[in-house]
Amino acid sequence: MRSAAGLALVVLLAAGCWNWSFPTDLLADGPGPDSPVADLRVDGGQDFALDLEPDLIPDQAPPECPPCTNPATPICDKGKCRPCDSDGECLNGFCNATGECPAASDIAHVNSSSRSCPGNGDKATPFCAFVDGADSGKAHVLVEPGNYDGDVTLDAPQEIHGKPGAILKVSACDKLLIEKAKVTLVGFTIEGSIKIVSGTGVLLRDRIGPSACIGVEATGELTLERSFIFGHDLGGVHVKDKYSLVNNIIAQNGTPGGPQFGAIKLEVAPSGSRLMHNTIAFNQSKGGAKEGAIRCEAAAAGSMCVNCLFWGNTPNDQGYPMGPNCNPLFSIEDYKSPASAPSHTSNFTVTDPKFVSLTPGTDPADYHIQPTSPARDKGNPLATGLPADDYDGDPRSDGQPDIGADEI
Ligand SMILES: [Ca+2]
Ligand SMILES: [Ca+2]
Repeated sequence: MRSAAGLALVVLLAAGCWNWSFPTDLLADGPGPDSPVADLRVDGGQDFALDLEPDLIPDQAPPECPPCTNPATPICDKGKCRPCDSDGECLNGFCNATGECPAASDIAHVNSSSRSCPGNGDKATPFCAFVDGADSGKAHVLVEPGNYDGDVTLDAPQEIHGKPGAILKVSACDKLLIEKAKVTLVGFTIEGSIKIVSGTGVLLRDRIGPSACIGVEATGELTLERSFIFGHDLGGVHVKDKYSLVNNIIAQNGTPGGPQFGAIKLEVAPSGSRLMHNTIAFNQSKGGAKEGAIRCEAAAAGSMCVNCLFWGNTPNDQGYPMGPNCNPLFSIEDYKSPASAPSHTSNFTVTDPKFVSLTPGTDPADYHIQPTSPARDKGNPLATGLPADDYDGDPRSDGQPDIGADEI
């Protein structure tokens, strides 16, 4: 039904009297179906488009977009179509890693609290089990908060998002596997460890640990970004293929009598690999020539840890032997032993990196840095492939990257 408010607005518009300060009673009443204002709509589900007659568009209107029909740039923002950057921007609650908003029909839903178990994956009748989402054949899976059995082999190309509070419980080593396909896991708490057997694992904004295993072991390609890897007895991250390890906090992994590495073991270093802006703290390995932080068995450009913050790793930070390409650059190092550190002219040592809250050996410790941290603004701004944001998603836009995973 056409409302009085709608009619009044038509009169206002026709008379060229548009004003953004509507009387509140007009706004509350809302437009009628035939009103031009009824065309203020969600276009394609993702962007807002003013669909008024051109001569009725007021000068004060915010910049419009052309219809954002390109799937790669679905969001209208200040007159330009751009990729989405968070699930909340997409009508279906899913923004994938390439910035697209998938259609509802391409998303399987999982909710452990559903009353319609086992469910069929629709939004109204979600699957109850994580494995059913993984086996759904859908390219995207959206997992609601709750506890899920994480003993699952992921072997179909998929991007799986966990909402805050979505927890995968993994019972033992080698129980959560990625095989044969590219699988992206975003936003999960993984209580246990994960192994990429083949294919490609993309782990973004995940919290992984603790476990009696290697936290993330990758025979296939690994992208690990903005994640917290902690409390794994056999070491934090072991890569055997191409890798991108950026903006991670890797802490409290390894044991004195256990593995040959604490935080990271690089067994190969294919070109194109990236290792930068990681905070690597309080990891440990067994003594001798073993590595508390990084054990580097192969040397290539990507195996340099650029703008990394090493702190409190034992028995030493980097370990030996290390090829020259494995040496950190523009990083903070904390040499406890051996007494004679190798010469890395662009690195420096500090007496205290000033983490926000630190009780070593406990969880959670907060490895963000304080504003007074010596890591602030000390990274190399000219390094190739620097990330645009940090562990939290904060932009690294001041031209002086802070060393480690956190940008103030
Ligand atoms: Ca900075
Ligand atoms: Ca930050």
